[in-house]
Amino acid sequence: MDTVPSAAIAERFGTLFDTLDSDNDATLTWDDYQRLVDRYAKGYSLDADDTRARAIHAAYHGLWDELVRRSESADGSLDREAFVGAMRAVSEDTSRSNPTEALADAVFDLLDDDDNGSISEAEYVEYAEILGATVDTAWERFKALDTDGDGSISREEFIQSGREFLFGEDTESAGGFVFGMV
Ligand SMILES: [Ca+2]
Ligand SMILES: [Ca+2]
Ligand SMILES: [Ca+2]
Repeated sequence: MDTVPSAAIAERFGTLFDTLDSDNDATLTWDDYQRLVDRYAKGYSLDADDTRARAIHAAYHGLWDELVRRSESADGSLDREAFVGAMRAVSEDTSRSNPTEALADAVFDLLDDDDNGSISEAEYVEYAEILGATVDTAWERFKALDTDGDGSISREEFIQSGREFLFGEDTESAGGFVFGMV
């Protein structure tokens, strides 16, 4: 597979970088991811030892470790270009349990508050608010994610939207939500 990301993929990963770099120092470190994990924990009122809090922390850390390894970063920080390249390399790696898929699973479990195996509109809006999205954006994204239009997001729809964010050609892919993007 081509290891140079297409323009659409590079644009999406670049936007993701800007979103995750919450202290705006133009580098991504674990601290940036930790702030996102903390935001989820706070938003869902989860204790640090809560199963879902631990799962989301572990899933993000798994992804982060692979990004650092792939970018060959010596000091554990990635600039925008290094992040885009490493995200591409990690998402294409099918040789092991893929950390992007593990993350999508953990985020799905986090959203599925009542644990019924699908994400309702209310559950989705709660998540979107935690991420800081407007209600309008949330509705729009929900409709895009609910590809069969049955009024809820199944695990398959969720995982698939994450894959489209990683591999597809749609610059406005709704699947950015899976990775912490509004
Ligand atoms: Ca940063
Ligand atoms: Ca649910
Ligand atoms: Ca659906």
